[in-house]
Amino acid sequence: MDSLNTKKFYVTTPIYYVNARPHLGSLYSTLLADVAARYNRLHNKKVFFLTGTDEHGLKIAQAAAAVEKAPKEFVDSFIEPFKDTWKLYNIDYTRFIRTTDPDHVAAVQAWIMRLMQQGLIYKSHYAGFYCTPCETFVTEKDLADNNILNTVPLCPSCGRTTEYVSEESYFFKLSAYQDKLLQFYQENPDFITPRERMAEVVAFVTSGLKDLSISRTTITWGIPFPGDTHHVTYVWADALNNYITGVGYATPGQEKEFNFWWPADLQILGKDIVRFHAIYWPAFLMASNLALPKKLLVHGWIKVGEHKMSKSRGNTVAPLELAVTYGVDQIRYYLVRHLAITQDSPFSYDELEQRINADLAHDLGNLLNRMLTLAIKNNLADVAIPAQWSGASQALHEAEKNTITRFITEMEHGYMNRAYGIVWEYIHEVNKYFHVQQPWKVIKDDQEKFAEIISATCHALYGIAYLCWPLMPKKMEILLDQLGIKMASGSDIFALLLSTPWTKKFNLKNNETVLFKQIEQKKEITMTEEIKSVQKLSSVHQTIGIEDLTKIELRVGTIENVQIVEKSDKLYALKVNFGPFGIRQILSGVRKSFKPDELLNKQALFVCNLAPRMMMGMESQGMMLVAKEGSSLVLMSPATHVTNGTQLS
Ligand code: ME8
Repeated sequence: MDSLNTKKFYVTTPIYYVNARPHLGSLYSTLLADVAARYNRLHNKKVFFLTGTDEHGLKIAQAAAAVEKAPKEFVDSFIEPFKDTWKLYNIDYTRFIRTTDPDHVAAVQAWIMRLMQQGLIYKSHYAGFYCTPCETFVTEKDLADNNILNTVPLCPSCGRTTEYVSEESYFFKLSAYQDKLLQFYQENPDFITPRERMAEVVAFVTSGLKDLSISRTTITWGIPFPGDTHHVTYVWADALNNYITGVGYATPGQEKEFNFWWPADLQILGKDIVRFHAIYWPAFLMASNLALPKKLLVHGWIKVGEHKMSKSRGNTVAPLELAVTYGVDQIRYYLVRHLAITQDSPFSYDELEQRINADLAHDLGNLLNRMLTLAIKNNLADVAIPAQWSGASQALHEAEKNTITRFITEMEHGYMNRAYGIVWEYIHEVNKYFHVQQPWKVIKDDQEKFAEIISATCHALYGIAYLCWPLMPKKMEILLDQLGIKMASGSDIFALLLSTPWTKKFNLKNNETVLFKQIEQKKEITMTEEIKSVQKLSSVHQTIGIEDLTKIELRVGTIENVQIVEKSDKLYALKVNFGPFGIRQILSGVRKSFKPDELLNKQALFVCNLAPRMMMGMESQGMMLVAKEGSSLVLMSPATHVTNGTQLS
């Protein structure tokens, strides 16, 4: 984060599209921001933590239309699920910005006007391809890279079909910033963590930047373009600006506030949106004469099997159920400590359970419990400062300081997973100390020495509690409470830990709380009460209720590719286009009834929220519906052509 010398810390997350509830991927970015914010609060900095939702654009408009809702009503319905999830996970944000917030809308319009006055935005005509799921214009370079100059290209980012667009548009003079951007990257090699991501960005900019279309005429769900009612603002020109409008940019009376917080110290995002944040966003800021963010932290994807966890693939894991089953801080720990920032990581229940048992219940929880039980059993609830520290205890203190220094270095660079790896090395050392010192034997003939070992262990746990507080705030508050300590505030805790001797008194509590419980038996994801009650109903009656029916997501899609699955004599692998919900691979055992060209380019009905299944080594992301008449199958197609992705109701 490279911000040790400033007294404020401004951190942002991407603002999430509100076409579904938050999933583990959105939670991951938000958690990283929360850990960074809390870590900086411990440095006694003023912190602004901005998160929120991205509510405009074609993708949202289409998703709203598919469920026959007005866009605003549709986006409103997702705000509480987002806020509730963040609350459940103790995400301590300062502002939850919505791109439909009036101050944001006004500030984006003011921004456009300013750039127009400077001649940096002009009107012209756009003709090319557009990817709605990514809300991105496909560049000529993308087409050339993919060798797809003659057909309708797939999006270079998500691989889905793009659409040809030809419309009047306002353009931002992105091309004018090519050299300035390259110079900036050169002068600021640590602008992006991890550094390797910088190479992709530099290569893209070096290959040439074209001016960027920043308005659309074919949709209405967006911020009205100032002075031209036929246009709405392109969703990324709207969304990226949230990072400045969220702290008062172009809002009368907020100048001081804005000048205090901007530039952002850390902007967190997934690798899917690096081009927008590392190229367009800095260029927008340069055009506005504003400083650039100090660092972008670009993390990899959480995967399920081979695929990115995503709303459109329907392979998401719900944060709510995970928290109920495993505990909030356990999930916070697993995501931040065990997923590497630098790469894609699979999500695995087995690994999650192993980490909870080994790292949390065994390494940390047991250490605390053993020390507490032993001390209290031997009437040592009030732990005084020892007259002298043994060599082993001094070494433990030195190791703590070394840990804190290395921890800070990793945190400042944004490598939070590594920082907590270092903390766990120290926890292992404390365990070793406790084991080697054998306080349970020492108590038999040396009370003073016993008290010294307990005090050293308490001091070590005290330091660990602060190091881990950004990651597991609630559990660490319990740990401190069991040591009889109140959370300190008003000073830089890490500086204090590094500069002061071990002179704390502890007042141990004999409460029965087990900090982290072992998972004895493999857990089953807890079902919500809603699901349970529905199940009860359906086991009593043979009929199903409307609530069961609405759980099945049936949609229309066009079969765009039919491929024979070699290892099977029944299966086809279909590529099905669901419009705004993307292209999915669906395996279907209909080979005996249909030749490929009887399916190709046909519309059919599909179950879209079936959990992904592996068949013959391939993933099926849904199910095609057919009618069975005797031994033959009949394709279920709509009577007339309907928009791909349309839901059956
Ligand atoms: O792109 N693994 O919104 P979005 C890790 N509105 N992180 C993931 C993830 C996964 N499987 N899936 C999503 C948008 N994310 C735009 C952003 S910002 C001005 C506008 C995280 O809802 C990751 O941070 O598609 C990714 O960049 C972000 O969610 C995309 O969220």
